[in-house]
Amino acid sequence: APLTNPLDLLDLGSTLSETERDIQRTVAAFLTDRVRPSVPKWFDDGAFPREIVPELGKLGLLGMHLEGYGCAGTSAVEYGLACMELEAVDSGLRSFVSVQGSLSMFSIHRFGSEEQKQHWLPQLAAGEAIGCFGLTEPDHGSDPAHMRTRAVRDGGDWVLDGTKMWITNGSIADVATIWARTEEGIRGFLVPRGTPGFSTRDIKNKLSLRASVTSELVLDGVRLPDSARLPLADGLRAPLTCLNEARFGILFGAVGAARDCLRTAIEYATTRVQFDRPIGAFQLTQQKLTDRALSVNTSALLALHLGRLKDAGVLRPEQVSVGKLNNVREAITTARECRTILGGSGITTEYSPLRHAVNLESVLTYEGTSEIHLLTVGKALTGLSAFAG
Ligand code: TGC
Ligand code: FAD
Repeated sequence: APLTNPLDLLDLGSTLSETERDIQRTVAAFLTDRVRPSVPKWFDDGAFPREIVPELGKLGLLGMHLEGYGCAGTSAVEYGLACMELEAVDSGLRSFVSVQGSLSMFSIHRFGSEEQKQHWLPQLAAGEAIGCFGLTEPDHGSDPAHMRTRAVRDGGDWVLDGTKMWITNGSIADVATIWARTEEGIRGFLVPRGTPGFSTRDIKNKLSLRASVTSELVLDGVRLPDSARLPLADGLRAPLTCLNEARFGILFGAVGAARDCLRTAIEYATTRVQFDRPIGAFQLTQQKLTDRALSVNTSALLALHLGRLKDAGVLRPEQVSVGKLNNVREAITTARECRTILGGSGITTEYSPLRHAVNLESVLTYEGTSEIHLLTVGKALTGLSAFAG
């Protein structure tokens, strides 16, 4: 019998549980009907579709793998499969969900007080409020240990000064998790929108992740009570623990983007005729499609394997680096190669591969650049750190 789904060459779908398949199908169906048709326009306009946030909340996609406080409490694999479907549509959409659930909500869920959790998590889970996560600064991206933003005690309060850069959801967020240096080390603070001294400015003219908001955050004498500090966050380890969660979603998401490119290229190659034959009949085209299908399927296998490790509670940060490095690097190659199969038709937003390729440039860079993940794996292999001075 022919393969029922050539995009799932290895039949990984058959290894999923009924619940996992149901969640994947439900997310995919919602996105196909409600979101996919509008994506090229959002991308062209450089607009994030804010109006769909409550719908994402209703589907349980926000803080999906967190327990309690209105969150869906799914497994890691289920969360990963949702990310895969989201990024098959657009990396900007998956970014929104990653930042909301794995960075903003996770930072509160893991490091917050009971009061902070009860106040923020239900509204963030429902999509009634939006969160962001400010770690990167203009002068400190890959090296957050040297961040300049500082929080100084003043009586019972804290006063924050500094600038955060490249912050997803920055200007639309109701609450920002801000990481700052204190006398006792790095600490996290929840800064509500409208706090005096806190302002945002959107980064314009992006060639990548256009359907996503990216902002600069300025903290100029922002005064906060101690109850705004995340009480359990102690040192750089805390934000890096949040990053593991978002990086996990990305290593699944990248597979979705790549799979969407491959699907588009196969459809085109089997219908576009040159020299009296479908271009998919040419050996060179089949080589491209086969190489990329191997890559998409082995990336999916890797993601699923890492998801099973995460659900077993044994996933290590360097394994997340293996997944993010491999799957994003592979996805960007797939997007570019699939674009070539589309010829001239591949350069507008009518087809997805070039949009995915330019989005994936951001994905390759954020959440730890490919170089940082490569060096993290290098450290695991050799025991020698390329970062330590
Ligand atoms: P190092 O001395 O190695 O570590 C400091 C402390 O942190 C611990 N640690 C981790 N803990 C949990 N998970 C990890 N992945 C961890 N990596 C390190 C470490 O054990 C240590 O703990 P302790 O208790 O002993 O102090 O730190 P380093 O300064 O040498 O830097 C290491 C390096 C380069 C790997 C790290 O700085 C890094 O990951 N840099 C990349 C920064 C980054 O990824 N930024 C992302 C910003 S957020 C974002 O991009 C959102 S995009 C969102 C979207 O739209 O999807
Ligand atoms: P740099 O750290 O200056 O790196 C520049 C180049 O130098 C890279 O190639 C890098 O790999 C290389 N390099 C640096 N150090 C080393 C080294 N030791 N060895 C070898 N090469 C090295 N951040 C947030 O905090 N929150 C967000 O929500 C967020 N969203 C983002 C959204 C978008 C669209 C983008 C583009 C970025 C976002 N970021 C966010 C920031 C992102 O995490 C940083 O861009 C990333 O960590 C890299 O930092 P940088 O841009 O300062 O580059």
